[in-house]
Amino acid sequence: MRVVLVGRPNVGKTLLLINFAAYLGATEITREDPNSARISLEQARRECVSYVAHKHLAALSAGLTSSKFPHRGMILVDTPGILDGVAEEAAVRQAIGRGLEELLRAQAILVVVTGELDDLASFDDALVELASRVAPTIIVDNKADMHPTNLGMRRQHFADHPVLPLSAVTRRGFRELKQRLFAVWETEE
Ligand SMILES: Nc1nc2c(ncn2[C@@H]2O[C@H](COP(=O)(O)OP(=O)(O)OP(=O)(O)O)[C@@H](O)[C@H]2O)c(=O)[nH]1
Ligand SMILES: [Mg+2]
Repeated sequence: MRVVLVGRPNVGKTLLLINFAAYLGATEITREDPNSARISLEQARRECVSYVAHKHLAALSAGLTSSKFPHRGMILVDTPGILDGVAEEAAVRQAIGRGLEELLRAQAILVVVTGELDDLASFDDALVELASRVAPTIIVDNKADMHPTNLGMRRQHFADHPVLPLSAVTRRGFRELKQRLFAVWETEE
């Protein structure tokens, strides 16, 4: 099952991928640069997470297995932050294009949002709308350690999808995210 993380720049997709993969037992990350290198989680955190948007454009993924589903793998796939507009740099435009292709191939989608950037929330709506046409979609309200989440309002807003408050840093919400994803994994053909 391909689980694709999408969202605006800087919402914490990459750190979530790395720390959640670690939580599920992964010990390395694949980085699709010309060498398609396997790197440690620590190196991935050091080199691929940044508060500077689009600093790291190479695709990252983490392969996972579970004794519950021995014949079915799960792969978590990171994508570059999607912009509400056209990126100036060609490399960023191409990377976003590859990210959107990943989104279209997903079997489950995590739309990562954060309460820090509420002024752009209508773009989150557009992403959720697109994602939900492709695959089961879970909304991850990241950076819950930094902003108080008005969960009632969020859940009312995204009424058709589960909304999970979570922190990629403190790992709050990982257990519930795992339960939700495993429920999708279970029903996957
Ligand atoms: N406090 C806090 N900081 C976070 C959390 N998740 C990510 N960050 C920080 O937010 C910044 C952006 O994180 P990234 O994981 O690089 O964000 P991204 O969504 O992958 O960004 P792009 O790849 O540019 O789209 C980094 O400085 C992270 O350390 C979180 O849950 N809590
Ligand atoms: Mg990233």
